[in-house]
Amino acid sequence: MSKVSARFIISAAKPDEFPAEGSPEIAVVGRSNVGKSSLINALVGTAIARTSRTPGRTRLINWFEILHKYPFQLVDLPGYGYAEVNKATRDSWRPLIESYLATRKSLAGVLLLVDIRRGIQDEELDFVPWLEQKQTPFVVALTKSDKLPKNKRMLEVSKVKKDLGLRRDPLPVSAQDNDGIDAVWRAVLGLAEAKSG
Ligand SMILES: Nc1nc2c(ncn2[C@@H]2O[C@H](COP(=O)(O)OP(=O)(O)O)[C@@H](O)[C@H]2O)c(=O)[nH]1
Ligand SMILES: [Mg+2]
Repeated sequence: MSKVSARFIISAAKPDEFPAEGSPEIAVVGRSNVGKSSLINALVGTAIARTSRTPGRTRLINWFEILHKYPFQLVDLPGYGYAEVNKATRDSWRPLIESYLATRKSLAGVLLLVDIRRGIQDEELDFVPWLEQKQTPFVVALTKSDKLPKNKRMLEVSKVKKDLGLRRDPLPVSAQDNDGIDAVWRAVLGLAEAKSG
């Protein structure tokens, strides 16, 4: 896939720092360390989002503008539910994530990431019905697919599809070797264009 024109817009640590609502936003959501920032970088073909080996580092929401036929924004949310971050810190992030997802009118959809080796946990089981109830379109991608041999990936795809009660297969993807990036990009464009269109 060719490089996409993208630029960092702003970070917010609290709701009153959110930028004015504009073009459609696709929120990238998932546990800390699942590969949100790496996937954003792989999708746009440039290292615009900061990645980290140390889980639980990002406490901010970051907006990236994508210049496309239908301009839209990718929004890198802080990771939820990381066990090694103490409970007080985790609880302090929750309102930020929830207020963004619950109130943002320009939210066009959610790209929900699940580590292909870990499968779904309570947070995803809670989150998917919440999105469905709000009628927020979402796509599920299984990250770090390079860490599983090809013959094991489809088993995880079926398992996550069944566990979350999805109609479509989740998309296995690797930000490391770019496998599956095109399919995730098309799914993201689909969410953005549905809102623009
Ligand atoms: N093998 C592999 N490692 C990945 C992949 N995506 C992310 N990582 C690694 O996982 C760690 C966390 O990635 P990051 O994008 O910062 O996760 P975030 O906390 O969800 O934003 C980093 O060490 C990345 O290099 C991938 O597709 N394959
Ligand atoms: Mg990150």
